[in-house]
This record gives sequence, C-alpha cells and structure tokens, in this order.
Amino acid sequence: MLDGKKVVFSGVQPSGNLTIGNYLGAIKNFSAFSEEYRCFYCVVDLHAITVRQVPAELRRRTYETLALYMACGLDPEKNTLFVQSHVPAHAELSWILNCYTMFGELSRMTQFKDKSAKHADNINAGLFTYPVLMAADILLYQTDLVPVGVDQRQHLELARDIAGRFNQAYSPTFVVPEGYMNPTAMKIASLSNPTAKMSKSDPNPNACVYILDPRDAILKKFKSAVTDSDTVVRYAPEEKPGVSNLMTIYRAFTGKSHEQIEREFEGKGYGDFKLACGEACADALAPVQSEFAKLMADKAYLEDVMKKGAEAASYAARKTLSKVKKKVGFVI
Ligand code: AQP
Repeated sequence: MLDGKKVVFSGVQPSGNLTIGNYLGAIKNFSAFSEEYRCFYCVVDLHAITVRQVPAELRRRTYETLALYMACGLDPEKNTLFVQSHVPAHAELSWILNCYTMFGELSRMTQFKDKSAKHADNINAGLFTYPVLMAADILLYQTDLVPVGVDQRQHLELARDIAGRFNQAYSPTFVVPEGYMNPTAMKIASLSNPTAKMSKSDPNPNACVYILDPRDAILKKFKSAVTDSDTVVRYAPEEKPGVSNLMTIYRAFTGKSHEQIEREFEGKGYGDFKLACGEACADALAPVQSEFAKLMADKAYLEDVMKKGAEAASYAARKTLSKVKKKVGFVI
C-alpha cells in the first residue's frame, strides 16, 4: 500500500518500435488502474541495453515510449511515469537481489534461452540477470499488481520467489506481487509466424504491426498475414494459429466475441476478414497516433514529466531500499 492505495507497476523496454503486442498485452490496460491504484509506469531503459542498442535510437525511443504511454491515456498527474535509469535504486536493489537469486533459477528462464540464441555474439551477464532487475523494479514499489503479457509470466514468478525468499530470510519486507494478464490479449503472435510472439525486435517488419504504422502499412500487413489453406474464419489456435491470432487481435480492438466474429465472416473469405482486422486496428490506433505527434512536438513537456516522475518514484523507492539495506546489515 502507498498513500492508502494498492500499487501497480509495469514497464516497457525502449528497445524498438512498439508493436500492437505491447499495446494490447500491456499499455492499453494500464490506464484502467489509474483511479483505484497508485500506479508506476516505467520506461525500462536499463533492460534495453541487455541487447546492443544504437545510442541515439535508444534515447529517441525513450522519449517516444513515454509519449506513447501518455498518448494511450496515461495522465502524468494520476500516474507516476518515469525512466528507469533516472532512479538509481533500481540498479542498487538489483545487485542486492542478485545475491538472493540462484544461478539455476536464472538458467531456466526461457527468455534468456531465446535471446541467447538470437544474440549468440552477445550473451552478456545482463541478459542472464535481466529477471533480477525486473524483480527489483517491481519489489521496490511494494507492488501488488503487475499488468504484463503472458511472455513475462515466468519472470514474474521468479520475482515472487525472490520476494518470498528475502521475506523468509529476514522478516516481511516486500509485498509478493500478483500478475494481471488481460485474458483477451495475453499473447499476440507474429503475423508472419503465428506460432511465435510478436516482438518489437523481430527483424522482419511484416511480422509486426507497430503502434505508429500509417494506415496503409497496417492494411498491407494484415493483408499479407499468414493464415492457412482453409477459408473458414474459426477460432482453433492449434489447428489454425494464423486465423486464431487475427481473431484475437480483432476481438481486442472491437470487443466482439469469437462467436460473433465467426458469424460476421460466415461465408466470406479471408480477404474480407483481413481487411476488417486492418481497419479495426488502424481506426483504434489513429487517435493514439495523433496524440503521440502532439506530445513529441513538446520535448520540454516530456522532460518535465520525466523529471517529476523520477522524483516521485525515487521517494517511494528509497523507503524500500533503506529497509532492505538495514535488514541485510549495511551501515546506513
Ligand atoms: N506479443 C505480445 N503479446 C502480448 N503482450 C506482449 N508484450 C510484449 N509482446 C507481447 C508485453 O509488452 C510489455 C512490454 O514488453 P517489453 O518491452 O518489456 O519486452 P518484451 O516482453 O520482451 O517485448 P518485446 O516486444 O518482445 O520486446 P523485445 O523484442 O525487445 O524483447 C510486457 O508486459 C510484455 O509482456
């Protein structure tokens, strides 16, 4: 609890152009918590450097990610919006928690295995200990609820284990957080390979629809989405992963159920369905894109939001960090 409210924390890496996976699985859900919870939404730039970034692009994307948070409805007066590297407590707690996390636990993380395979020339220690930094992000704010996509479930479980272990070794210190996964958009798959996650770092731009893609690009990407040789729009994730993924996306943008979608496209081909998906997506993203353009035109305002956010986050984070330091026996 902070200020008498339960706490929500989540973050997005500025590691590429944000996709509709990031939007539907995470950011779109964030504003629903703003009234009832004390919300911290972070641009996790420390995480982003676990994979090589071009410095100028990382800097630009950090502003863009913050602007996208706001364009997606996060009011900086009601939510603490900040950049991870502006609050040194994240890195400090991460080091301490490293000493309470087992090598074996980190070795089992599937994201580490996937990213090591993708970046075989740069399997750095940061990539390995990424989940510990994520645990520090969450635990610093005594977070109750973490809205994330299903790909983060394993990391969240580890954060819970680390919190429990620390609490057990000393005395209750951290709130053990729960995940919140939007049941309608836990995992958005790639449009080119529907058995893989849509990922902003995917080198194939047709695999992803980016939040900032222009309307014609969105329509084109949906048109070329991989489906199957059948013609029936039916939800069957194992048998028809491409069509089922498009149905998940269409449902998330329109609120229609799978049954309604199946009825809507009965007797029609995939062409009509893909066009409807593209239009629903482009229509939903249009207001986000125009708000984003306005925000990006005012860098001073974005910097003011970052600064105020970092101050508010640091204040909350320091409380937990000094508690932790005392418990482990540091002279403070
Ligand atoms: N495809 C997805 N479907 C549903 N949710 C998703 N998220 C990411 N992809 C999907 C959710 O978006 C939030 C922010 O993710 P992140 O930036 O911290 O890193 P990530 O999960 O590794 O996302 P990406 O897009 O795949 O980034 P890269 O390519 O840099 O690794 C998280 O809540 C995540 O669950």
